Amino acid sequence: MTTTEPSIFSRIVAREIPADVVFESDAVIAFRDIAPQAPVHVLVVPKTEEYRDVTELAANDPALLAELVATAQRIASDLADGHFRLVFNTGERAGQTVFHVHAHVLAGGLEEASLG
Ligand code: DGP
Repeated sequence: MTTTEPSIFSRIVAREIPADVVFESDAVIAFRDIAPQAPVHVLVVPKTEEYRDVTELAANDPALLAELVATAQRIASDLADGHFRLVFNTGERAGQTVFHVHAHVLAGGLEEASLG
């Protein structure tokens, strides 16, 4: 029999490890990234860990993906000026390290940090 350890984010949901939680609903939790890359850098995470990345989430629960996006907008409005960048690292070679789907919400003074 194989057992799967809960993801680091499930342990934050369970309050087994501390995090700076900025928003929580029945389905999602949002907390500040431990290594911020912008003045506001929040992770928005479904409480369920059944989807490893955004492609699985989109295919299986588009309503939950929509709640993630709405939560990102709310956080950007509450903590910055309402403008934000939403990043889903998808796959190891794209920098994904936690295989429990999550959105990076980056906001606050990003004008100089354009992509491309
Ligand atoms: P990714 O590389 O896209 O899988 O993003 C994972 C992010 O999770 C990374 O930016 C760092 C963050 N992170 C990892 N462990 C913890 C933790 O224990 N607490 C918090 N707040 N963030 C974490």
